[in-house]
Amino acid sequence: MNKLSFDVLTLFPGILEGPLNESILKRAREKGLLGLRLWNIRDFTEDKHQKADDSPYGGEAGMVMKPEPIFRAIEQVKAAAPGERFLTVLLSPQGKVFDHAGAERLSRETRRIILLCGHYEAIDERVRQMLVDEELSIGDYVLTGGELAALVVIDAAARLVPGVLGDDESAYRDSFGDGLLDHPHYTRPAEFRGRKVPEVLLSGNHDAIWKWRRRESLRATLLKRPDLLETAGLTEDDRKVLEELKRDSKL
Ligand code: 4GX
Repeated sequence: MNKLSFDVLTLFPGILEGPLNESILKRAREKGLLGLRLWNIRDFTEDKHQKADDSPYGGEAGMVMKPEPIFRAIEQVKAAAPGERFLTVLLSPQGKVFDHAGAERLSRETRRIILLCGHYEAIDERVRQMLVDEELSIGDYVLTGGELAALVVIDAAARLVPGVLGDDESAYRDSFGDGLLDHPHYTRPAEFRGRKVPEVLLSGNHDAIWKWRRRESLRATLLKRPDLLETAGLTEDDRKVLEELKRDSKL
């Protein structure tokens, strides 16, 4: 069994503790499918004030995370698992934007993944140069720290590890797998405040249900994220349905 494993380095481990100890991530850890260790960078400072940041050389606003505690932390993480290989990832807005393909790649990673979370404005450049293998961003906006980004990366990768989602949950693993948006879903009651569940879903005709869902996925994607259609895996039938949807929407 290839276990997905993260070592998260942060000044605020408390930000991650709650989410990692709930629901599917908690169960994945208990099942031994997901390894997670939190390391507080402050524990690797050596001065009496436990100083992890300092003002920038050259003078500008904000603080910069000092290199020494981060180097010591990463050296200790690596020393604690001799013979293991590591991939060190820095979360930052300068990184490559993390998407479903990125989540799949990390979910198959056999190296232990070190997630380095910066707080404050910046991190000393020598950390990036000497320790970081790759830089990931979860999107084009600025967070107060890398911790929430690390959680997003862990969550999106972990749910793709076989066995992490139960049988009932695993079907929805595919919703982005084919590059299309999800179709609408319904549960009981069959009529709610005058709104009926589409007849086809009650029909028991699985071929018709499959076709309806595919059509609704294509409709949602065309309407909300047409850019995804460029890279989605589309069949000849899909293209015909899309032409129909475009024609109908002009009426
Ligand atoms: N996707 N941030 C990191 C501090 C920082 C700055 C530079 C290292 C280098 C973010 C994002 C994000 C804000 C986390 C700045 N650390 N991280 N932080 N978007 O905005 O991942």
